[in-house]
Amino acid sequence: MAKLFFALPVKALAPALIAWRDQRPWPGQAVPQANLHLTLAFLGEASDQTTQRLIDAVQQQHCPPLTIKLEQTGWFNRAKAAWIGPIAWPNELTVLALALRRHGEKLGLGNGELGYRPHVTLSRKAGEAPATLPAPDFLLQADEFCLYQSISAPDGVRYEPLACWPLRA
Ligand code: 3AM
Repeated sequence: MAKLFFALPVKALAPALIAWRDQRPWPGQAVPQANLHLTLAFLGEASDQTTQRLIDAVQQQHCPPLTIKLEQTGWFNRAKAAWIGPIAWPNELTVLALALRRHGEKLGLGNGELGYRPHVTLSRKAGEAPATLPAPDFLLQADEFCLYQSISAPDGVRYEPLACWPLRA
């Protein structure tokens, strides 16, 4: 079994995001640089067989490269996650996220969540929202998306990509 989710890697931008977060008061427990990502769809626990079927199904998924401007802070009260995200984003991002969620649902995966709000979680266990901050204007240039496995270890969680697909025009 593996705990799965689809996300856009934010590797090139991660050091700047971390530096920016760490330069200001920010609530909660900092997410380490290596764990930063922009979630597309949470799938949850899947068997090896279901994971393989998911990977096979996603081969046909098409999406162009995406440019996403991260310029707004936010907070999910229930999840206690403090994040940075876009104010507006390309429609193709929502289409991709919902299509990936649908691929999971067809295999009995997902948590029945509705809606999609792109964000990069910068801290967890945040008891309050981060201050509303001037637009830092980080440009996420996404040219691939990945299926990640979430692995819990005594020293924290880490995310391992199981497969990645290019975003192509
Ligand atoms: O980094 P974010 O917050 O976007 O919050 C978890 C994280 O996304 C989310 O999946 C990503 C990798 O762990 N996640 C974990 N459990 C979840 C659940 N039960 C969940 N999202 C929705 N429902």
